Amino acid sequence: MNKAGRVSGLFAFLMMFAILFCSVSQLQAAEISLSYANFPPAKTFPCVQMERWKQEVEKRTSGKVQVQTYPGSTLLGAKNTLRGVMQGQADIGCVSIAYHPGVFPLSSVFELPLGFTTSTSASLALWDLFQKHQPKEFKKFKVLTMFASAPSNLMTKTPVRSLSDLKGVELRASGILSKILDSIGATPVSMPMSATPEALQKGVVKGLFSSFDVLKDMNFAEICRYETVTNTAVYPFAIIMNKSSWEALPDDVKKVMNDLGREQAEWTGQYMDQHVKDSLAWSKEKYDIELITMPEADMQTIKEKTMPLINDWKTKAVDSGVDADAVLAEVETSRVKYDSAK
Ligand code: DTR
Repeated sequence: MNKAGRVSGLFAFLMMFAILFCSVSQLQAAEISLSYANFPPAKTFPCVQMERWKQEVEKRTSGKVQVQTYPGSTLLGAKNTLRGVMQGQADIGCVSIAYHPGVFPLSSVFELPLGFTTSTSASLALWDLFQKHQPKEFKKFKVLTMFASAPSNLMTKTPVRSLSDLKGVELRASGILSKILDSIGATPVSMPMSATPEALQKGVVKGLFSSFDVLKDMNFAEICRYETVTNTAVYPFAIIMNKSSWEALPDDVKKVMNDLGREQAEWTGQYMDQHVKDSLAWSKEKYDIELITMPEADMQTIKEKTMPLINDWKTKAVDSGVDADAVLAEVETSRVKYDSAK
């Protein structure tokens, strides 16, 4: 063989080696493959946090774990994630607690108007509460992390400048947040976030009660030009994993995921709080939305009218074996601690 032949032979050998090496490392990367289902569109905060979690897990396990993400209800929808993850249709899923009234007697405390001012403080307080109580409402799952949306506000097609403008207006919400709307005179229509664009378009609802991130991420600013600040309750979320999928993981991987629990809650809260600001600025710029402040007297009325919901929650929680007074006191201590740490 001449010199040129030897060089090209060596080159071919090196190429073969590189291809073999790549496919072996790809095989290694696929050693543990997990599916992760999420119901809202990819741009929204539950999916943004999902991609961040995937990246961190893949990095911290040096590629041993690969996470396949399914945003936008492509694997499981909002209402069948619980059952789907339990049955193993997905290894991991994102659950909005408010979409399952009565199923989470303890964690639903976070749907009450408790005065949280940020997603970060609510997310950390929720995670602390879960860690402390390990409530039996999640006994069929491994809970990987929890977080909460930012406080909820009114996004409407026509201006809501006072409580009287709200009378009988059909608004989308979920869970206890629907009851909040009811108690202040609106007509709540309960549905998951993923069903809201169609309901708004068809006029089934004239607006929604949620955090301002969706003005941008769901483009609701286009249809809901009036945003009334009420800073009421947040929506709590849990990221659940199929128990057998969890138990099948090696200890080092379990440790990576356990270590990520609180960090992910905080990361999501911080992302959300910043994103609400970005979303409002974007909506002002693109659609010239109007940000409305409720009169002080109406804010006081909201507080008074929603108070009984706390007692309703207490009654149901106690019936399910939850020490409701202790839980409310713990959440309040956390709220003060995290809200003042801002
Ligand atoms: N407001 C709750 C939670 C929420 C806030 N932003 C998003 C985006 C996508 C899904 C849910 C949420 C809710 O309305 O469901």
